[in-house]
Amino acid sequence: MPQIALVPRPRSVEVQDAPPFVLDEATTVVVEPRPELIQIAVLAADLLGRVGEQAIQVRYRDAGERGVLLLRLTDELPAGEEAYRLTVRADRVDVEARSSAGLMRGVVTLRQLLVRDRAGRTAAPAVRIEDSPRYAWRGLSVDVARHFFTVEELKVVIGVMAHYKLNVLHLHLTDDQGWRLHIPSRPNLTRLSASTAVDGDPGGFYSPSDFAALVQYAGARGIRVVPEIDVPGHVNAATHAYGELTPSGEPTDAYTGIEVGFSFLTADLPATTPFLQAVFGDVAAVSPDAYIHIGGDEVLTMAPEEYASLVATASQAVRSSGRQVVGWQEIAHTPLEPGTVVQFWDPRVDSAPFVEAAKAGAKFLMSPGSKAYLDMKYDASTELGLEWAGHIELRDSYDWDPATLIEGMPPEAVIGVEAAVWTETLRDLPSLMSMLLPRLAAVAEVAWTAQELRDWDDFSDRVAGQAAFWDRLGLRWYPSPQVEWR
Ligand code: TNX
Repeated sequence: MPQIALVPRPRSVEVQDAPPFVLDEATTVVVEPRPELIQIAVLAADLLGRVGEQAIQVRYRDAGERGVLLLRLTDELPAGEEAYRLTVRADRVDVEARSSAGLMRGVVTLRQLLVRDRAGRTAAPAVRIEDSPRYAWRGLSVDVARHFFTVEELKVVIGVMAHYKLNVLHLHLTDDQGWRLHIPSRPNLTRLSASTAVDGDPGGFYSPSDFAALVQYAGARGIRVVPEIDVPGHVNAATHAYGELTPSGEPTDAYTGIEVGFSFLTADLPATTPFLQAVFGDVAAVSPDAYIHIGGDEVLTMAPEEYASLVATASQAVRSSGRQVVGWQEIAHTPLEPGTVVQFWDPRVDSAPFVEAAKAGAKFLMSPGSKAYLDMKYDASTELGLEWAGHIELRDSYDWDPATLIEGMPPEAVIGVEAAVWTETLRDLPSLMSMLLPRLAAVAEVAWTAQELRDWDDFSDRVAGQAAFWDRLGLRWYPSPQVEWR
């Protein structure tokens, strides 16, 4: 019987003692003719056709022949927008879910099951899978500010995220070194601060239509895009573009180093509140997601009262656009509206204020630096990356439980898990990928798979099978010595 090596591991897999499904010229994807289903069917035909190196047609009617891949919406599955059931038989495959995002999760599972054998046949074993995620928020945060990544490059990242059932792409769009989203009401941000990046490398920015294209590409794969505008620190790109944001009225110099914590907004300047309102209003106009990230990290120069007042102004601007606030863990030291998402990243601090914030209605997104910061070096010999949170080998990124990370945190306050990749040392896509793979697959399983189904030895065996996929896509990856790659 063929080995089943799925990442992330599904909730239930029943292998049948029956012949496999073989992808051949007869294979067609069948859906009802509804726009969101046609979109997912075309995507499924493309993704699966690439495994078999053949074109697959999409049809609207199940003629009952062999070779049918049926994608069907149903309310019969257990609760959860992303739950799916996948039934593979010799003559047909059924993917059932409550939403198109759920169908997408089933399609990528099928894609992982399809393997080319030595005879050149592409086949999936007969199997019945029922699956649903542990956490609703399974993200990757990408820093496009320190180094810029184009829409085309981010599409590659999105493809890998979808393959591991991640559903949130968080974009760190602004920092001291560059501003990456055009803001129509403050055009100097991109006119004066988009061309810079760390070390004098080339910058860039997304126009509103670039951003819309990204949102559409991600959305088709069941992935939301959460934009981050980092305030009130990490703002040198803003103070360089608009001198009215500094106490002297003079613009700051452009910055291409990698220090943090030196830049700041000033609460009692007349330009500051209108700036925050205009920027977050314009972000809301291009970003359809329910959440906007206000940053809030590493402000080392400001009195707590001024910090709290600037966080409140940014939060109000986000909420008056009808969106919910996400912020780095430091915002938990300010009064928060219930439902605010606090992104935990630095375990070196006292956890009591986080537990208090959770009890007052905040949700927690877990991105512990020592597990989920995929810009950390794997070991001392890793060429790229940073080391402030330690080295993170593959097993370190796998062996942790988001529910018990913060002592005393009520488990229901944890909304999910997010990996983060900061790009001070990562100037191109191969460098970025070499840090993400294989660790992104590990964090994706932390976020998707129930804790009692997770086991390092079992994971390391399954993840070994993923290398063929990365190689086929031409992605650079790190051959961790903790895995017997095959
Ligand atoms: C901390 S994490 C930062 C970033 C750096 C990163 C490098 C966080 C909220 N702030 O500004 O890029 O470390 O690992």
